[in-house]
Amino acid sequence: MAFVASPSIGARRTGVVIVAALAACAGGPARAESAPAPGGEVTTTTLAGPWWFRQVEAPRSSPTAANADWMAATVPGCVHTDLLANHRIPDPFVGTNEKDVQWIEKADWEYRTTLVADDALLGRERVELVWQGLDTYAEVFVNGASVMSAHNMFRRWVVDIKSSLHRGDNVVLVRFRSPITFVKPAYHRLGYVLPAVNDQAPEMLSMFARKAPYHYGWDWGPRLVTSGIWRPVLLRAWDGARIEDVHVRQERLDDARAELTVDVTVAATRAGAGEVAVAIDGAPAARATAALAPGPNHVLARVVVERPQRWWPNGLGTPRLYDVTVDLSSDGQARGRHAARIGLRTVEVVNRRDRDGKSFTVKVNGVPVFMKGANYIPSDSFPSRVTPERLGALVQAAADANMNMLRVWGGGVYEDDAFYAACDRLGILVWQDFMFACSQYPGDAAFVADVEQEAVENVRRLRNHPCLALWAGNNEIEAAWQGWGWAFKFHLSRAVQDKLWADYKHLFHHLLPAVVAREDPGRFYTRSSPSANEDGVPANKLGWGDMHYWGVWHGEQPYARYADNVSRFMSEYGFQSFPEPSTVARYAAPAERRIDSPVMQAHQRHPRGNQLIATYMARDFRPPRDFESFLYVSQVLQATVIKFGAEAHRRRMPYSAGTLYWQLDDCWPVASWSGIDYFGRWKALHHYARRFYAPLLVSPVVDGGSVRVHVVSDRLTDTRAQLSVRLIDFDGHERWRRDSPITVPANASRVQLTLSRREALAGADPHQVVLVAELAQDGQRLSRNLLFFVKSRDLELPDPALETAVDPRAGVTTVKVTARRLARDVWLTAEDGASGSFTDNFFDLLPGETTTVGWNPGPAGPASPPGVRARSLRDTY
Ligand code: BMA
Repeated sequence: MAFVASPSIGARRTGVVIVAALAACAGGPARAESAPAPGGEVTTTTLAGPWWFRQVEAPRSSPTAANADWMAATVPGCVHTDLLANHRIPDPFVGTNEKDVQWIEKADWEYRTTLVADDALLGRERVELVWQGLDTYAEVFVNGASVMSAHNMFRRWVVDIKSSLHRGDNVVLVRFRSPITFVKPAYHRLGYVLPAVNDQAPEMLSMFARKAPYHYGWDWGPRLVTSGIWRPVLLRAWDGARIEDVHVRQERLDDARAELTVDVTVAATRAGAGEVAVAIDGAPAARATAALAPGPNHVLARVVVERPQRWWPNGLGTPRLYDVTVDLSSDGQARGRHAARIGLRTVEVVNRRDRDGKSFTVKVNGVPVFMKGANYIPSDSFPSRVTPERLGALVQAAADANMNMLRVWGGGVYEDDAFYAACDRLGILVWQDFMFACSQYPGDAAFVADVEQEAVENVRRLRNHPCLALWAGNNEIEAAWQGWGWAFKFHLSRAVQDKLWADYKHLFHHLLPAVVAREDPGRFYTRSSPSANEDGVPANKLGWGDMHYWGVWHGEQPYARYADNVSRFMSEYGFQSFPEPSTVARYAAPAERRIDSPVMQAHQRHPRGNQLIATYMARDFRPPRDFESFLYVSQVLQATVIKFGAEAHRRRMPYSAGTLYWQLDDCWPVASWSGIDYFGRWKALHHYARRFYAPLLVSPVVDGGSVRVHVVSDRLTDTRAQLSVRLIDFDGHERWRRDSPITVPANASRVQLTLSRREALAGADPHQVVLVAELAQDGQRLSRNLLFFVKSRDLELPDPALETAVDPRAGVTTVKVTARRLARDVWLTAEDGASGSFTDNFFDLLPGETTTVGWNPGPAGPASPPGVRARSLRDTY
């Protein structure tokens, strides 16, 4: 990094230097005579309470009459979690309790707190309440007078309450109307039905409300239509001017320099002289002045970073971040600071016609990067209780599994800032859907204007994050409209169909891309996921852009079909499993622990879910001997299926440029497509993902009469490695072996060895042997993969004679696991149900092999597990 002196600022510690600073002013002509500068810096405090809540007009005779009394509330929070904390409802995540709390969605609720105003506060020019999240239909009263109403969970609402305040105690009250009854008139007025196929109520109403779609139920989620103040409320007091927003635009980036425009939106109450000072990593970088006019103003500063260090996705380098701070002053008075963290990198999505259809390739810093990841859903039905730590742990788990992209799916929420900050820090690119999924939406002017404002606010909130790769209009609506038979199913007349498609096109082909082009220029927008982004080409067409391939699972096709259905970018494919026994124990009493019990069925939201798991399991695995074994085999099955798909996608790079399986996480404890359960426990899939997403992957497959050993590399330089392929029996006798030094080309997939199936088996009984492919560098294993020649249920697996030894030395407990004979999918659990986890699990051990795994006690577990139980596939039938 260079040190460059600048005449105005002098030498500095970082390589940041002003090349030019310029200022512009928008928002009307500045008046020459500026008032003296009273007041001071903007002050922002959280309105943390105490808060109280109650049901509005709970019928006195009803069982919920007591809810009409004020009860303690948590803000941010929601009605369900507050009722739970006050012991007014049972935990909806346990048993079938969800059913008993459905009345909540039809009630109205109010929240109140007291705001103490002193002379200092009342002396400020503006005193505002900033609601960062109101879910959803809310009216705000200050001292009994209505000051504001809100109707979109995804927007931020600001109201100046200065004129409503008096010295001393002031009552702030928020009244929430039921999101169900509020939209009923619109529903009845419409005269036709709008489809929302995951809405779990007989009347589909979810699309009328700009509220998280998954609250209304999904095929992995409960129906818990809550209300509340779901993000923090701020009390903001200011005079003269304050920073409304900072947009850091990267104008140019090469190895020598990065040129940035820091576009500062300044809100001013009156004309004056404004000055912004920009610092990068604490070192002064630019100053700009502007005449401010009442209203919004833009002050632009140009910053150059010499010899920039790039932000790289996970696995390719350091995701270097730069701290940008902007200080505003007006008329010589400091007016506050705004901080942003940026990364210097280019991201483009090459979505171009070619001879195979249309590509969908993400390039970072000019290099095509194969995207490996999963789809992210909100990690709780009540997003207000998800802490930054929980979000950070989930993103960390994604990074630990060698992922470099998460798709924030359109049926949830625009996530919390902490989520994107973690992605920035860990090199995880974000595919960001706008929050529309599997539904048709109203097209009236008020709805459209509201959506536009929602889009503007969320684009502005997220656009500085280096993790942000692209925007997508919605989840699956284009594909649904074309192929899910909605017109027939919902009796939509030709005229209604035409109107709905026109409304659709207005939102997703015109409005949202226009918002992205204006507010986040240069960032890729795709109309829907999946979409070919072409009129006249079906949304979900193999070879054309991104694809959701559900022939496996929904279509009941054998999972080997993944190999014949490789798209340019697989943005969804998935397979369900059950969570582990300790998670099931959190919602099902012992007597309920069978898959057809009412509780287990309530925690499976896909209509054919349990049946599909059983069907696929019977195809490949022997019948599990008991309930625990069934849960375990369901996870091994899921991991096996997704591994097969993900490896098929990786083997076809660069034709195929990404694979995101459905789904990373859960919003409650349930049987689902997730790889990590609600409590953060890794299923077999997530352990497998760490291996099938490794930067270097050896992937052997049987392809007709041949066995091909592929090696895939995501590295940007060639790798010299040792490939070893051998056939062994389950006692460890080697039938043959080939070792070869190879050069693995950078960022490519190659077949490194081809044999006929006959040659590979070398006369051995296919029920009793396994092909072991290994890639190593300097004696260090990079990847290992086993290939069997028959289905799991047909293998003649011996008792592996697993042994474990717990070593609690040096504060970090490790466990040695040894297998005398081949052990498949070794499953380690702590005795006595102790909480904690193992650094590896669901791994295979070759005959005679020992491995050492770490014990991670987590926040609540013992430093060492009281004992470790090791099982493998052989122990489950
Ligand atoms: C996908 C998603 C979700 C759904 C999942 C499983 O298509 O977009 O709508 O949960 O399938 O069915």
